[in-house]
Amino acid sequence: MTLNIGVIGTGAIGREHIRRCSQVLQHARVVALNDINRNNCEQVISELGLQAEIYDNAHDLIAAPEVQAILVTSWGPTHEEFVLAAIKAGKAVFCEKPLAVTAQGCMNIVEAEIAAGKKMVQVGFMRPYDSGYRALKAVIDGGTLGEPLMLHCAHRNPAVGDAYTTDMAITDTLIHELDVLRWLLNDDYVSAQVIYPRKTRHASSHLKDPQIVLLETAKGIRIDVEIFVNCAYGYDIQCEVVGESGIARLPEPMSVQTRHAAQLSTGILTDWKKRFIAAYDVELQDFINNVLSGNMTGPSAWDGYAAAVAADACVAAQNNGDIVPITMPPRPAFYC
Ligand code: INS
Repeated sequence: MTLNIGVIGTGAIGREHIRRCSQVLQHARVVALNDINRNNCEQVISELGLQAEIYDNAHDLIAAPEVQAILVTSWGPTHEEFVLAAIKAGKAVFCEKPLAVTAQGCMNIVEAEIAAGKKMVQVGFMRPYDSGYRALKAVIDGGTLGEPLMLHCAHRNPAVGDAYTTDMAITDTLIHELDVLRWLLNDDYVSAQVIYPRKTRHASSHLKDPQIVLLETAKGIRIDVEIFVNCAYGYDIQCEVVGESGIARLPEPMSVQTRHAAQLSTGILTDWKKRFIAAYDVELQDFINNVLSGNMTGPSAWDGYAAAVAADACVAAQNNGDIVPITMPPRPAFYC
């Protein structure tokens, strides 16, 4: 069985997913493309040798009879509209983060999916598919460390462009921790606070970098996340879980150790796409398999909503310096 996929948005991550679906993954074929710039579609088709139709209008692509499932990898503010249209057309949809740019937008999607009566949405949160995070979760769930009490995390990018703004430290960067830590701890957040340490001279004048986000969960776990997007030395994701009787750390990505010229060294990655390349493969294969088997199990619209609610509180905390409460309505039975 092969799933015919239509892709909306052929920018960086869109191209990566098209390459994956056409060259790496099984049971999928990209049959339709849409982008605000038609040339981008033509380029992708010729680069990857695809047999795909170009649609100038995303809604025509969603409605096209040959398209069975949709990948939304366009600009964030367009996601809600296209995901809602896919649900209306009864087609499964994989949407890159963010599911919508506001919590209300995510809630609109949750409500539409519940009204449609079947799960159709998977959000592109790939970290729960990373083998390192899975191994860490297995250790926590195994119980040998006792209950988790504290998490010390870091999310460091080597550098960001001038267009990266202070709130993007939350909506673009921390959003991954907001998703994966809920999953890791099987918990929800109840409050957030943001602290600004001394600023690095590598950050542009308008950007506050680094930042420390302090989160508290319903079970009382305290989490600190350092976000440092001009750390200069590499792409580095850290997560240390302090439990009642021991500590567990996210494994480092595999890297050959060398001894040379009186130095013992291992490399550090610099590109986030490479750091999670395997996780991206597994998440999309999971989407394809789940659509074909009719049982969606990946990060849901509810997970997209939960991350958006927490992100809104973190952005408020950035602006007012307060400890901001995070209030989630009870999880609907549909998502249990
Ligand atoms: C990227 C991406 C990366 C994250 C970056 C963000 O869009 O989501 O995983 O580390 O900070 O800008």
